[in-house]
Amino acid sequence: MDHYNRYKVQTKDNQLMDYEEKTKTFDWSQVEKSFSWNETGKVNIAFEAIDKHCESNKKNKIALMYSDSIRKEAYTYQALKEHSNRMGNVFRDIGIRKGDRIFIFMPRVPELYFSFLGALKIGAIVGPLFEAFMEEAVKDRLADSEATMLITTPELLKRVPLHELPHLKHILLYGENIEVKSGFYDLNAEWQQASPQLKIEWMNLDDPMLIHYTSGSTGKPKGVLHVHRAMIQQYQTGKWVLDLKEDDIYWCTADPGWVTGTSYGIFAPWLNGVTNVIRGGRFSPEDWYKTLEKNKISVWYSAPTAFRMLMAAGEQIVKQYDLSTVRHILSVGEPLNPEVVRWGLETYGKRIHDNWWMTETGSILIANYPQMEIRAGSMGKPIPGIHAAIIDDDGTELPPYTMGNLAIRTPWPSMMRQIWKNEEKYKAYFRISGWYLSGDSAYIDDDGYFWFQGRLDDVINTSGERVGPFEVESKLVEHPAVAEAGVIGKPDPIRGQIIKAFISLRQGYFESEELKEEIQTYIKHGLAAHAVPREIEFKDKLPKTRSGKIMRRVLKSWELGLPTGDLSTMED
Ligand code: 6R9
Repeated sequence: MDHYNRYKVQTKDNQLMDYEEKTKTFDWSQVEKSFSWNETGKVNIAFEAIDKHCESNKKNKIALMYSDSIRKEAYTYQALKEHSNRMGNVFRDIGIRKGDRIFIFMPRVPELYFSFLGALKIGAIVGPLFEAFMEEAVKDRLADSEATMLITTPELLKRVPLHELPHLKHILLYGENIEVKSGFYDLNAEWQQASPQLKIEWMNLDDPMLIHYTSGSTGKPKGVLHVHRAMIQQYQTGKWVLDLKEDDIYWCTADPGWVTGTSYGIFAPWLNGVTNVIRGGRFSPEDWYKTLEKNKISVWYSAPTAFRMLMAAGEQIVKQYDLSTVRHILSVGEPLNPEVVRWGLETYGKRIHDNWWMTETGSILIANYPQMEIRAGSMGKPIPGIHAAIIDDDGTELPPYTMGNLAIRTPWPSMMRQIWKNEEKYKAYFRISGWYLSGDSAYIDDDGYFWFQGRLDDVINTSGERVGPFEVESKLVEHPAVAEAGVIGKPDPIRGQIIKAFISLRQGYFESEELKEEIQTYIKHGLAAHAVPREIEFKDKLPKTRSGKIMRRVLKSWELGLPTGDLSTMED
């Protein structure tokens, strides 16, 4: 195990949250008092995120700063309130009612956010889709959720098999020179002439608001349903974990097609009333550093895959930008390799704070807090109000350093409330009474830090040794030639499984037998003999999800010549 790799960095923050104390005394009802619905019980998350701030001195504060290669715009809280009201009126006039599903399949432009908020305001359930989805993925999601309205562009509409989607009645097209025929609308023309005053649909805390489809290991994607109550935890983790303060300029790099792009790209920043930066277009190190510099970003939330790419681009380029406004950096989605944390500290002069959660959990549950000592490679500790544990198959909590199922005591405010039309799948998460089973394997150290090992089905058993693929991957990326690595167990008649590594090389390195051997020796000395990948295969690119997760199950099925299962979330 890689404990020796951890290093300690002491707190420098003045607003120390006394973790131990809070963990003992905190309960979620304390947060409810921060919201206006505390008395009426009727609520709308979009109102709390936007409109509420317009009743205070935040009316003219910038809520959204947007840029892509063509547009550069800023919207105040008041402007966001009015634009989302207009969208709400458009949708309601077309006939959308509380509980109907509106899907959004469009590039990351301001109008996406206006319509997202507008849909919530009239009580609809929003389904955000990645712009890069192809026909099959789009069809599965619209059909399963029986969506009645879709907001998209003429270009993307080509990927929507309308004749196979009988429930889909209204298409709102975003773009220029939109041709309007029956059932089709010109989104821009409609919203710009709609009234900026809207009668908000007041909801119950447990009424649904959002559906995110997430892939299981096989079969069709599941529709994870979230309710308005989630705001309690999105708001509070915005304070505790993102460390959001009044004057922050915040950037979450995630697309709303991924839960990080909604919980932390929309809800947490706006519930906390900060300035939220949205950037359209693709990843490039230059553009990203420019975005940080130009917008004077102070809090930056991204993912390991992006940090690894920035690391591969080198420290030279970082020196060309003034990143001095950046105060706090966070990462989620995959294990954050210790090497990346060390590199970040050297290069940005900042620690990158890993945190753990899932589409199903709705918001952050385990985190390296801004104020706490970071252990590189650990996901951190559970936030107050969350009881996380490593349990065995009977629900018994396991002692430190024992690998098992990462589980959470139910419930918590942002917990999913349904797998759309699939009671059975939903129940499977809760099959051990009182617990939510994440399907991740992990262990806890003596001080209560959680260490990720892999998905449960990813754990490798080689000659009787259990090896978490992440440990090996993390060691691999410490080697100067390795840009990224994916590690799987491959059946072996003698050892049960052997470890096989798929590796993409950094620029300037080329595959050879010598390099393979050098990497194997590196693992042997750096980790353990039993952790050495007996097979190494070099690849230009590793299969990843759009949120940047290395898809080990795809590597496995390639290796074994098996069907790859659902690939709708895979990058092009
Ligand atoms: C927010 C998000 C959830 C799965 C989760 C785990 C992996 C997320 C992680 C992490 C190690 C972290 N994961 N954060 N693994 N360290 N800090 O990513 O949601 O797309 O549903 O994925 O991602 O395997 O179970 P989602």
